Amino acid sequence: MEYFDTPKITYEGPTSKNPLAFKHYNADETVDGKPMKEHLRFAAPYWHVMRNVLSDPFGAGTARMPWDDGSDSVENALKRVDVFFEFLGKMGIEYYCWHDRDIGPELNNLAASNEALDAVVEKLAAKQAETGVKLLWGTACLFAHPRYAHGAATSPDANVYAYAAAQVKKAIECTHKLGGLGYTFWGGREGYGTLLNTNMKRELDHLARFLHMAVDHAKQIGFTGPFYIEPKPREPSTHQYDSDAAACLNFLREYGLMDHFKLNIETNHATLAAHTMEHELTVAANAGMLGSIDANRGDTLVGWDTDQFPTDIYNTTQVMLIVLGMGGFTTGGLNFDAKRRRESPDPIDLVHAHIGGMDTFARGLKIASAIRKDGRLAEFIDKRYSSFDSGIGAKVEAGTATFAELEQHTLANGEPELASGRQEMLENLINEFI
Ligand code: XLS
Ligand code: NI
Ligand code: NI
Repeated sequence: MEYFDTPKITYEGPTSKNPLAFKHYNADETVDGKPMKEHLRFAAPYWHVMRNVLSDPFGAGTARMPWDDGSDSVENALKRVDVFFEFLGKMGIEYYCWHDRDIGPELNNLAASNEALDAVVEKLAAKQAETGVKLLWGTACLFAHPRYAHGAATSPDANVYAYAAAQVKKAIECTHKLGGLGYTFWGGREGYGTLLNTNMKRELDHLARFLHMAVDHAKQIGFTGPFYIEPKPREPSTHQYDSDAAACLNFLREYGLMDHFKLNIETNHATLAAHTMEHELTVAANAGMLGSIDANRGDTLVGWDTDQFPTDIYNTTQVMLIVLGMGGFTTGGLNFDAKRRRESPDPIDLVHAHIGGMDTFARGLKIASAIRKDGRLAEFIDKRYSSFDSGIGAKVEAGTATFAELEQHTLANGEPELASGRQEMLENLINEFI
């Protein structure tokens, strides 16, 4: 039985009018000496593809999932695995991501939930072996169950903290069993609703201890990671401790966790933090900490995490400029942490959505590669800082200049000339390629 009413999606080129074909994503075509699929490393999230019923705060789900009987049975969970792999196969997507509770049901107690999880993991392992699909990362859902209302690793209740630890222990073990390339922490409830009832210092200390215990456990079982932290400023909580890339880096440095973690940057979370995606990626990449990307987008007219599919070529170009600039992904990839709209309930809408995301990134990749080959952009930036290449500027960079010398320099040289940043010219230059 097949549920996605299409043959395997293939590349038909930019002139094709077939909505069920790639116009730009050609998996094996090389860009800068590497196949597109290896540059882009697309992943599909189990939660949005298989479990998102497309409800919103004002109404019930609309998604048509004829394969799903809506129950918490292991049988139903196993059935979803077949459907998910049909989807991955038809899309030519070679990586995926999950939360423990997406793949296995949360049952009455931890032992029962773990047992169900084991059964699904066994099937996922078989499907991965059969298809060559790989797990990009696993994670634990520490935000949906009511027990986590006050947080998980930052809960004021040590019993809740322990439950969360047990869940993460198991999720890391399952990730390892499936040969997962990474493991993500997204702190949905790790923050606060109000500071009136919150001891921020204790909560952050507890969170750091939690992550250190995760590192220790990974070592014990031979999982070599990396761990990712995924920043997001708010929603569901008022303030989340991992609010943006800079806050995460500060936290990881303060608590001695830099060696074991990287960041997983999500477009819609960047914009919720009032940053651009390029800003967040640049902050992470500059610290050598850009691990992976949750590739989606927000809506400028709607103020929440709408998790839409990327369709903006300008944005994917900027993302790929940074990814190419750091030499590409190692363990990470582009996970479409995106869902189709509530008004798009059909299984085939999932196919259209992913075709769009993949084509948009394929164009971003090609355009970014062309901009880099052209070289004018990089050359402009180099020139803009060239006064630091010699003379007093070079002394500053070498750390040998003093305030007294800089004063001398200024007294001798007088007023510096105001140079143009040529923003408009550079914007035109980018549009030449788009
Ligand atoms: C939610 C997050 C979540 C993480 C994984 O906003 O993006 O989906 O990626 O827990
Ligand atoms: Ni995400
Ligand atoms: Ni999100």
